[in-house]
Amino acid sequence: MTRTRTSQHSRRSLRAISFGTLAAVVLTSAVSVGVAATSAQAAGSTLQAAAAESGRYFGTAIAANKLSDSQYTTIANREFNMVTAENEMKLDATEPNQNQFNFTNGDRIVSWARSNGKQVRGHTLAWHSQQPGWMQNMSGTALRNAMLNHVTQVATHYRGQIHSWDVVNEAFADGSSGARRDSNLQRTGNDWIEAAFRAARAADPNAKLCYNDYNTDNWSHAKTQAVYNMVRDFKSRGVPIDCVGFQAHFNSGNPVPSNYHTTLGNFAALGVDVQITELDIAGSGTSQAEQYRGIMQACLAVARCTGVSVWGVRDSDSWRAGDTPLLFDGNGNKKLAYNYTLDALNAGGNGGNPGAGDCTVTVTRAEEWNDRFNVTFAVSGTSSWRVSIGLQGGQSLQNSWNAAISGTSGTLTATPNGNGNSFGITLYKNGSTGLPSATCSTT
Ligand code: 9MR
Repeated sequence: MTRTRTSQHSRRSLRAISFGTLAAVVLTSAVSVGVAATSAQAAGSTLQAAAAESGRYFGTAIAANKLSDSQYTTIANREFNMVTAENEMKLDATEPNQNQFNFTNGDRIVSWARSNGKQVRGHTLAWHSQQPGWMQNMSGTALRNAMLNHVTQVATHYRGQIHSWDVVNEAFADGSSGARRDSNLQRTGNDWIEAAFRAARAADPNAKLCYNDYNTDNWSHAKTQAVYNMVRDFKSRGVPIDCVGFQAHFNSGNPVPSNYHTTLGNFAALGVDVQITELDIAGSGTSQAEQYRGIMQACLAVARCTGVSVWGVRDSDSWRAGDTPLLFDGNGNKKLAYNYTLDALNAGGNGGNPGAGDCTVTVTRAEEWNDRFNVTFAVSGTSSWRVSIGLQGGQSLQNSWNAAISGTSGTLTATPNGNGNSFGITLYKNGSTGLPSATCSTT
């Protein structure tokens, strides 16, 4: 027991050292002086430093009109290394009249972020909501062209300064339909989303391009499945998409789902990063704090969950202040939810999950037939592993190779059988097409 703890501790120290080295490299490419300095001095004592231990960012939404509030900027500067403009880069803000662009407030946020060594998420290039009046009244080819022009102009203005763009926001309907949301943009043709992504890639080839939505957290919800199917289709046809943003606005009617890590893992397995982009959780005390911890653990359990952003600094800054959904109270004090979040991040890459060790497993969907499909697994970090595989719904095991597998439905366990660190299984779908979840432990 003591030996295990010692070795985990030394691994943690190594991670901290290697982050310092990485930060030094980043410094020479002139991205983030402040991030490097802050993280090296105070690893683990702020949200950004604790997230950086596992190579992740921790961000917040920022409102330009609060940049003169010193309590706000002090907390934001200390705790976060990623910034999202809460409203200032939206369509109504950036193109109030057609072809007349206004970047004043967006630029203020980018300038504050960059001068404090932070990176920026762009939000958002195409959305049915917060459209300027002139756009709301458009349709057809004229609207499609106006939308593409907007994407091109805004992404070009911020080229080279954006870590990730929410290229398209909230394009799917709520409820059980799994359909696209009806909107003037949707009525220009189903390919409007991929057209927006292609225009964004052409304008800023180095920004990661995300699809961003809410109510996509629960793996079994129709909206989650619909977005998953779109991303899978985009990846298979070469539409340029790099990431999926999960807004993560939770309350009692929309609680943190117990299968959150499955959702994040399944999207990541399509070959995209996943980011938690607008996190806030209505509530207070232990219940709220535990939900924040659960979100951190879900992200930490998925290698391609690259960062978390909360949707505001203090409760009083929130779009739904009455729900007290954030990590600092209205006086700027750290809440219990802050402590649980920080502790979960500091618990490291396994998020404190019992049984999870310092190895990772990448899950990839392979050959597919009507009734079954192949899934391949690649383990890294150890050659002594055990992978727990959570099948979906009625799925059952037909075949396997290069690992010893126990179980045929529900949860399978895979261990090495002398054939290295990559193995595969064939699953009968029995009505469930989703990828299984997988967790790696060292043995
Ligand atoms: O927090 C934003 C609030 O200030 C605006 O009034 C509102 C207008 O739609 O948008 C809020 O941010 C939203 C984000 O842009 C997209 N996802 C939902 C967020 C909360 O409504």
